[in-house]
Amino acid sequence: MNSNRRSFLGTAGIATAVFAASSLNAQAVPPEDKQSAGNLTKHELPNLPYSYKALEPHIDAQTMEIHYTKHHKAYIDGLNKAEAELAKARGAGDFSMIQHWSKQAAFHGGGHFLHSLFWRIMAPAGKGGGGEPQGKLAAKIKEDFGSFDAFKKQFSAAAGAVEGSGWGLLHYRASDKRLIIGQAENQHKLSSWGATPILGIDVWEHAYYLKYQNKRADYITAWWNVVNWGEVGKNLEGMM
Ligand code: MN3
Repeated sequence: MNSNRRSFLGTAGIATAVFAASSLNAQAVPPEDKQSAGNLTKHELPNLPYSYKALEPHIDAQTMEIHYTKHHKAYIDGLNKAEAELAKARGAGDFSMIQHWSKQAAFHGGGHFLHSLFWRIMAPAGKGGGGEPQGKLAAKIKEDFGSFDAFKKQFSAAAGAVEGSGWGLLHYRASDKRLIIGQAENQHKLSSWGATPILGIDVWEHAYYLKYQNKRADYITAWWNVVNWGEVGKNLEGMM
């Protein structure tokens, strides 16, 4: 990386204050090498809106720190790498590795998107986290699931039953303007086209194993205490 480019990256603005489900911490940058075709996006770790210990006792500080600085960071590095390799392939007209890098881009891109959402839709218990949704979100949940209780039970069951590593997700589906609950395996499989996540719980073991070991259901029960319904409501209202 030459010094001009380093200085460009260092001074470029980062992160919007308000998270929209469709926006990530990213900026377009010119490719570093002449072989690449088209601009690249430099994906970056978003700011964590609270300290590592802020979600205790429900999510412990060590898990938060490792999850954010190691796991999420690795997805960002993986996505940047995959997109750079795809640009190089275009430049060289060599698509012999297209399947590999396309899969890498989907896996790491899914990881970056969902973790960026995950941090944002949590807050310390009693200080923005926990309780029940209010306003339009509360009304929409009642309309689409019958009651908050019925929604919560379906969501917990879906998250608990994810096979292997993955996510429980609440999506807004624009085509019929309703909320649906889904699962994701890994970071991206089982996605439903046209549905955008507004709430999600990471049920990979790395999200809970240090504190809860194999007891995923206990982690899910505790997690409701740190859901930031105000932020979930903003994600919904941004799309309605
Ligand atoms: Mn994770």
